[in-house]
Amino acid sequence: MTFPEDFVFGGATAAYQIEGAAAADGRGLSIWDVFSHTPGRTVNGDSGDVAIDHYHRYKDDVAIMASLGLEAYRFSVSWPRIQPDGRGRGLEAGLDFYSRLTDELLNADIDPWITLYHWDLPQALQEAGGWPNRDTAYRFADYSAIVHEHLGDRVKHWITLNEPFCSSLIGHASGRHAPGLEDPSAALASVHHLLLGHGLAVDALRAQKVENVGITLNLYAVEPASDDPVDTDAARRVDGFHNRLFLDPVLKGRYPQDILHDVAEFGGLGDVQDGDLEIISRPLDLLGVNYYTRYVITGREDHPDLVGERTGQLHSPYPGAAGAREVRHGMPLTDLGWEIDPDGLVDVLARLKREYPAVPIVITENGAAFADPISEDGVVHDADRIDFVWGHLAACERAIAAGVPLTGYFLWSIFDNYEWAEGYAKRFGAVHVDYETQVRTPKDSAHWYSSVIRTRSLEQQ
Ligand code: PNW
Repeated sequence: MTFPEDFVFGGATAAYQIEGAAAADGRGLSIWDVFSHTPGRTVNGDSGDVAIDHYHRYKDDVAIMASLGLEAYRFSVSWPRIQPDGRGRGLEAGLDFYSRLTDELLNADIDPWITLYHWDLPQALQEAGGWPNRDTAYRFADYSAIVHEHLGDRVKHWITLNEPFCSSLIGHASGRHAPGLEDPSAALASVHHLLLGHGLAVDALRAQKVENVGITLNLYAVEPASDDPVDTDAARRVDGFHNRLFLDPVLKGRYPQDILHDVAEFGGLGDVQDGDLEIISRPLDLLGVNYYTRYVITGREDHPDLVGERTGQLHSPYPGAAGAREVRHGMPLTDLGWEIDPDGLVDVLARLKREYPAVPIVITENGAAFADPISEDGVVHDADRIDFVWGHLAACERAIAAGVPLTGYFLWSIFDNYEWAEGYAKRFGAVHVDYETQVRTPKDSAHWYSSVIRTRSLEQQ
């Protein structure tokens, strides 16, 4: 099978993970600057201060992407480069950087896709209450309007939020991401305000005649470890938190009743006002899906195959999901300990087609962390990454054949980068980056992906 002519093959990154230049040109602090500089929060105390210095090397990076034949590039805009304090006029230097990057991409025939929020909230807004404060949603819409005003003439694809699950629940309930809180009520209020911010931003962009706007959610295939009600109920909660709590309001205009019931003891989703869900469920042009793994869930504490505290994936800190645990289901693992399960992607896409109103779907992230040693002669033989991407692209083909309106795939990530709380130890890139010298070296997977794009097929010569 070959991929449809208009299927988009791209690559993705996020501002704080690649840009570095944290103090350049008037950039303000974000919650990730503060979090990563707080002792004990990230592996080795790593921060995005320098990262892969993309802010200064963006021309070289675009040239590498062009040489690989990438059709589209999804990057995020750093809010504190545009509004150092999270409010007021847009800063010229910050807007100019993204404008130059956009032009460079267009000259290289690469379609720019912008994510407006990939987790770097201006610290000043955090000090005013952050996402648990309703006002942050309005600040996000203002910021979104400023960015679109400057780039909307050239950038045609817009994603409001990346993975509101992570910003709300990992940031405010399990505390493994910035701002590092362990406060169930704050986490739940931030879910609602992030989604409200999404809807308000959609309105702001529509007012400027945006053509393609959507949201990116990290979705998982979730299933119970057995038919025992203890397991099925635990799986229902995990599915509720990871999938339905975001899909239902955005695509159906309501929160899932069972989850509202489960979180009532924490004050529900906080201050949900009349009309909010109408704003949150504005029609979209695309749904971005980030897919990494399948969760098999038990409610038993003594299940023999418990995963334990694997990286960032503990479910029990999420309000209403206490007692839900993950079990191994025998698949190979990435370096982050995430089980590799491409069939789970088919399941997620089939479920979207079955249960949610038809909206074009784009895989906005999929990829894997592996150790990726570079050899003396400067090559990286990352056969495991090729297998991973091959398996997931084959899953995309199966979903398309089954009638899922899937229109694109963005590899996470094009470049090795700062993996949040995991620091630089985990490598997701198709292009290796030496963090001492900043030398970029395309891995085997980059060359392989390039030929998939060229031939629009997984049949390799
Ligand atoms: C996504 N977790 O993040 C992000 O969108 C990327 O910025 C990130 O680099 C990529 O996936 C790989 O991790 C996640 O701990 C980070 O559950 C952590 C988790 C989930 C998603």
